[in-house]
This record gives sequence, structure tokens and C-alpha cells, in this order.
Amino acid sequence: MKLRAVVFDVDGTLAETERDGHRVAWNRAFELIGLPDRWDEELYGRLLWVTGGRERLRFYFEVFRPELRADDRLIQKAHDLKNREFLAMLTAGIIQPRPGVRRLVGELLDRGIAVGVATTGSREWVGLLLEAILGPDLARGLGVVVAGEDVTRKKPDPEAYRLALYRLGLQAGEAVAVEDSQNGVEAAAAAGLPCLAVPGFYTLFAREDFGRADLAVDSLGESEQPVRVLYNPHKIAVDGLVTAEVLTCLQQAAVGGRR
Ligand code: XBP
Ligand code: MG
Repeated sequence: MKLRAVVFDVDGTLAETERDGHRVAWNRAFELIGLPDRWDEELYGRLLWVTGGRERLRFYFEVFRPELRADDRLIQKAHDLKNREFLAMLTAGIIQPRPGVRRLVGELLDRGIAVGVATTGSREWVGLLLEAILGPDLARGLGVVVAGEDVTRKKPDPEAYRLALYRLGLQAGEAVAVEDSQNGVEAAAAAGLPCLAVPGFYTLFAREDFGRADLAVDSLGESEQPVRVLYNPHKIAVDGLVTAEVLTCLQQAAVGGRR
């Protein structure tokens, strides 16, 4: 079965958007609303287990601030302010792509392999983020962008990946997913996609389980920053860089192993 598409997660995978992006934007939103709450790096890292910004804030209020009796109106207001702050950070160029992202997306498109995105993040900022980290030409080349609003159940539910496959017109085994978190790997695996894990700041040293991934590396790699292989159950040859060839081998090994 030929590799026909690669579907990337966004937050933590294409760019380190959480610690210095969404988290900082949330704290600015709390300040603008007049709430004393501030999420430090450690607390935010734990809250990331809940996917979806609104869902994460609701969880935080219920567990840490039940006395606030936060309602949907306050949660929506805070999330809207956070996204406005995050958009301003994108416009200021604060968020940069992780190593190898632009190189690999360009290589895949040059080889006629479709590139898609499946994120639980908000459509409001996803488009601008993709332009900011991929550049307008590569962003225009994306075959599908599934955002949080397109699904009723967020990761680790497989809905986002199933929708991306549907919109690409592909079977699960014809595509590979690229994810940074256990929730994301589990969503891709549940949808039947072979998966490359690229854990990042919040997921590399957390006790996240990447056992359902078909390969795990510390980044996609650049010539001056070679890849470190973390988990390689199919013994795929990775010579310093994650390339279209590596992803094809991953797909063949994963699909082949299912017969
Ligand atoms: C990560 C998420 C998102 C972001 C914030 O998404 O769970 O909620 O943290 O985005 P993924 P919103 O890793 O699937 O890209 O506040 O817009 O949800
Ligand atoms: Mg992610």
C-alpha cells in the first residue's frame, strides 16, 4: 500500500505552542478578566492532559476553583480572550516551527504525498499558525485542515483523524500520523493510522506512553540537529533525519505487520 498522505497534529508537533504560547495567553486572559489565577509551567503541563482549551479551563475551574462556580459564559469569554492574545503572539512571530517541519512538509509535497492537519485547537488561530510556521506557499499546499470545531469528540477520540481521512478520500493504512502526545498517538492508532511520535517539551519527560506509536523520535531532525530515536519497534532505518522515505518504511512496516 503506497504512502499517500501524512496528517500532522499541530500543538507540540508542528511547533512548541503550549508553554510560551497558549499558557502565556491564558494568563493574560485571566489578568484581563480580573482573575488572580496564573498557570505556571508545571501546572499547565498537567492540565494539558485535557485536550481542548475550553475543556481544559472547565476542568481547571471544577477541580481547582469550585468556589468560583464558573459558567459557560465565563469560560467562553476567557477562551475568546486567550485566542485573541495567542493570535497577537502569532502575528508578532513568537511561535517558530520545530526542527525539520518545513523541510519534511516541503519534501512530502514535492513527492506528491498529500499533507494534512488534525488538531483539537481552534480554527480561529489554526490557519494563521500554519501560515506563520510553514510559510504561505507550504500552507496553501495542505490538503485538509481538521480543527477542534469540526469534531464532537476531541483526542484521544479518533474522530479528527477519521474526518481527515474521509476528506482526503483515503483508507487508514494509506496515511501516517505525526503526533507529540499520548492522547494524539492513541487517537491516530484508534483511527487505524500508522503513527510517528515526536514528543516535545511537555511530553518527552512526562510519563506519557508512546507504546501505540510505530516509531518515536525526539524531533524530525535537521542536518545540524540529527534525530535521536526513542522507540523503534519495527527497527526502521533512521539516518539522522525523518524523511518521506522513513515515513514510507514506517507505513509499510506498520501495515505489513497487520496481515
Ligand atoms: C492541543 C490542544 C489545544 C491547544 C489549545 O491540540 O489540546 O486545545 O492546547 O488550543 P493538538 P485551543 O495537540 O491536537 O493540536 O485553546 O484552541 O483548544
Ligand atoms: Mg499536540
